[in-house]
Amino acid sequence: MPWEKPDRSHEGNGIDASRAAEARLAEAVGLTASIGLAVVHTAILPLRARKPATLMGEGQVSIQGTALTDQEVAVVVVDAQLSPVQQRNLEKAWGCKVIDRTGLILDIFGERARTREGSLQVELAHLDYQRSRLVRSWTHLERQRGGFGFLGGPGETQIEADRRLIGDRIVRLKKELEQVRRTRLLHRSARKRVPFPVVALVGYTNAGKSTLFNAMTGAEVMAKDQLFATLDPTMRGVRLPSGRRAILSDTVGFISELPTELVAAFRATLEEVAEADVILHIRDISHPDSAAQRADVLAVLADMVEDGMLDESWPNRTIEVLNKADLLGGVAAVPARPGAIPVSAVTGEGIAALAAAIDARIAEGMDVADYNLPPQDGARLAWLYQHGEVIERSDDGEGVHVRVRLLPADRARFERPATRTPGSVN
Ligand SMILES: Nc1nc2c(ncn2[C@@H]2O[C@H](COP(=O)(O)OP(=O)(O)O)[C@@H](O)[C@H]2O)c(=O)[nH]1
Ligand SMILES: [Mg+2]
Repeated sequence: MPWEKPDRSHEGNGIDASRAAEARLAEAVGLTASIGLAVVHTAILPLRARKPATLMGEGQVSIQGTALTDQEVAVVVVDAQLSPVQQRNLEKAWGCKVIDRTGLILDIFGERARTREGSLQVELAHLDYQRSRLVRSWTHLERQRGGFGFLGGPGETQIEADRRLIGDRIVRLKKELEQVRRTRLLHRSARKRVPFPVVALVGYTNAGKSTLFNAMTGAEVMAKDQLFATLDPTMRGVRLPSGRRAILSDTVGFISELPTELVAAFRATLEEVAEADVILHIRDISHPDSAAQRADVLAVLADMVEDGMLDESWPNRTIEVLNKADLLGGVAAVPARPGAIPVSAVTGEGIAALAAAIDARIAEGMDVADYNLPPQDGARLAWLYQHGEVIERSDDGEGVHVRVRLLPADRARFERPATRTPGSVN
């Protein structure tokens, strides 16, 4: 997996540069693994110059070729931008499929887009990517023929036609997106699909989101709740220490130096964060760019507020999680930050404290309400037990009096004048 050395001359010394290269390689491996590919070979290739034909030098192409053949590699991910010509030449030289960074990221986003808006954004980015590649190969053909583009030829006509088709599709997609966006702003609260508090994990790729996701649902403090066994694999039901049910949701990781044409698509995959009752911001505190990564995540969330995607109260709903504490010598060795919780997803240390913090945060965001229900209203009482936490209850001849802790949205649902028969609230 060749890697393009970015311009990090400001970092000065070689140790920093190679540490950055290792971190970048680790990220690329994580991204590749996330679409189900098993990574069997990796390499960091310093580039002295970008070769128009193959990006890397001839020697590098042939050395990598030998390693790739030996291990019967089927796909090579080049963590850099490749021109269509470079991609084709490398595929020929190595006898396997080659994808570049943008192609890989588009694949990941495509797999993870859950909402209509997310899918449209990803498709749009995909078409943009294809179109730019057609333009580039067209320029390339033109150059081969001596620059007289207007002379035309069968290949060129085909490319022109493809470009027009893609252009039409892009126009249609943009219109549809506009429509979907308008609807989203109108119906934001109606979109909530799950009846339990949602805890979303956000953070950079490789911060340990998926490991923590698994550790939390495997830990005794947060037993897996079979109620959600049928949801997709990035969502899981848990029971918190209080006994309260919640949904954990793993999100697409942030990616360093995200190509600008992919920013909108990435943000669309973060839409579920907007719906979350608690946002866990997972950080790899052992990463060399940990502080900069934190700032990036916060900046993207703040931007989402600007665009009306996220409620401005998000900082109150966020818990910062300092993961990989084991690499610093354990939870106690992690420099304290107010409100932040050090954990190790690998050893499990700190997870009980995190579960308690999630519980507390959910309770903070809940309303406490008192209701008097007539004796025959068993359905509504059951609904309260299912959706809230009943703190007090007394039964007498007049009915049932309960004090219950509810999410504000559930409280509104419960108190809304019934449009159907009483008891059909759900
Ligand atoms: N040492 C250590 N490694 C961890 C920890 N959590 C995750 N990792 C490793 O970090 C890498 C990325 O983890 P992953 O959960 O896939 O990250 P994600 O991209 O945020 O989902 C994997 O190799 C994990 O084994 C941790 O607490 N300690
Ligand atoms: Mg993950």
